[in-house]
Amino acid sequence: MLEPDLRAADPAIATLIDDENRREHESLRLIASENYASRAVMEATGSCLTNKYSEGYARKRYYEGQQVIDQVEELAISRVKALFAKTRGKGEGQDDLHVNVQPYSGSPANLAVYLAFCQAGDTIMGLGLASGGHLTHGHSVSITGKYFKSVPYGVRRTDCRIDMDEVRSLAREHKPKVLWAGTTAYPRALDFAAFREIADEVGAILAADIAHISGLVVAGVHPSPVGYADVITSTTHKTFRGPRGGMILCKKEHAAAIDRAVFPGLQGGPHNHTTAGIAVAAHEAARPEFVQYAQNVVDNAKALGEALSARGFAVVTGGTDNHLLLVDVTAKGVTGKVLAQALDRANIVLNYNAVPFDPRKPFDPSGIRIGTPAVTSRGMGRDVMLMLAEWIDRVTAAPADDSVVAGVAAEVKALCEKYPAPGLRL
Ligand code: DSN
Repeated sequence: MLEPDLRAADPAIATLIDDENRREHESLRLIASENYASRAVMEATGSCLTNKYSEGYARKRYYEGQQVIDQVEELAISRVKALFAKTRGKGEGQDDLHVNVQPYSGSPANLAVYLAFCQAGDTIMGLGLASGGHLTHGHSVSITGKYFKSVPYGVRRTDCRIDMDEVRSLAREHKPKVLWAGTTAYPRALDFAAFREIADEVGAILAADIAHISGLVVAGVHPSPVGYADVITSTTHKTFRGPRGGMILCKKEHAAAIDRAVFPGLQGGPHNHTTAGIAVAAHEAARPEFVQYAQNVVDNAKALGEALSARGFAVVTGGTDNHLLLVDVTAKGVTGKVLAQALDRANIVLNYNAVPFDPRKPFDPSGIRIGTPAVTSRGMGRDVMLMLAEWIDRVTAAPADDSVVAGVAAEVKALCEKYPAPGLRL
């Protein structure tokens, strides 16, 4: 339950927050980009730091009264730097990394990369949205596809994996200014070394968008782009388990360009309460338990993928290397949207998603995306993944049957009672 102040001041919002607390507690959160931030992260985010303006960077601000804020931002930066420096597979050491924790979220972080390195009309390359890329990697409806000449690469028809030969030949032909290595709905590990080779060959800036996998990267269960990418962007609220926010890491030589692009190029004052939450999350991610957490996220995703495959689901690429699965449900006689909505009624919350080469429209595509970061934060393991596969199977067989859906909803709710989620107050 909430503190009494909010309840007295604004009962309507207090009640809605209570409702969301209960919904998050009673349902299985399988949206691959979501997680549960800890109470400590939420306390920092809900603190008086939200009151302060601090345009600029530590020791170089445009407003007075930064005695505390400078320390908060410097602490967040040093913790993030330390986490990523130890993931380095290549390069000279921590001193080569520059960190900016001011981007409001992932999309602004990515826009800062464009502002730092491109002029309008320049060519950029990223994984197409339909193949699992992000809007901000050059999709036509995004400013990044309107202001730049976007050349998307895709995945192979045969195995739905990123086709590095296609990336190389498109890069040779189009000579992009920025080459993105990053995904939102791709279940396999990214080969940052291969992307680096291609970027070097064509003189591109290699930008790694690790929003989905940053927690896995710092825990060492996904290869790190540090030492390969010129610039790395991430949100802070997915596998990283922090507040909603963004961060950018780059080689020292690009520090001034990135900092200028974030402020004053794109943003005004940083959200200092979020910066504090990022610092807390980085502190939590430095603990040995976080490595185990990240390994469990991947193990759970693999277990769920195997269980779904055994039940006849078409798991794209045949499985996963990371925290998510993409499943084509066409052969089960249902569309992604119908299934996602039925599962939501069954307290299993995920999103409908296009699959590679999807013949259906994005608003009602052929697949669903399933992520394990949040359920793993609740301490759920392999046994729950097997139950989950059975529940998904049951709802898939009868998405319009209210009694089937209600039966699964009740079982899910009973299970959730045994696994309190971090950060929720009930
Ligand atoms: N909305 C995020 C996701 O779900 O992957 C990406 O920005």
